[in-house]
Amino acid sequence: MRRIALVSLLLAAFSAPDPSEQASEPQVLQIKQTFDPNTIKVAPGAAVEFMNMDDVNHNLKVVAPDGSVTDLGLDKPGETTKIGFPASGSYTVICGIHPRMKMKVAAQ
Ligand SMILES: [Cu+2]
Repeated sequence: MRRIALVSLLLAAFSAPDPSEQASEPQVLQIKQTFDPNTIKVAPGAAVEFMNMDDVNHNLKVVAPDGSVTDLGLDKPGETTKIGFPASGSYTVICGIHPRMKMKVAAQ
């Protein structure tokens, strides 16, 4: 009886999607001094995780639809920075260290 209860618990854990897991943020890699993916679409208010897979520092900056720039500081190798995109519109994410690193986030 006890074993049956345990098995059904395990099955529930594997089959039922956990709502908190579904809500996990989309991820963008900073890899080989590029953003992967290079464009991403999110719902307004959503956050995106930016993971530094390189062995060099990056410096994430977000250019909002109104042109204002937010500097998120140094993003060291292995670090993940979570960035929220509060309003709908087109955001540009750049790296302050590597000018060719540039991507678009469409919040819509
Ligand atoms: Cu960089």
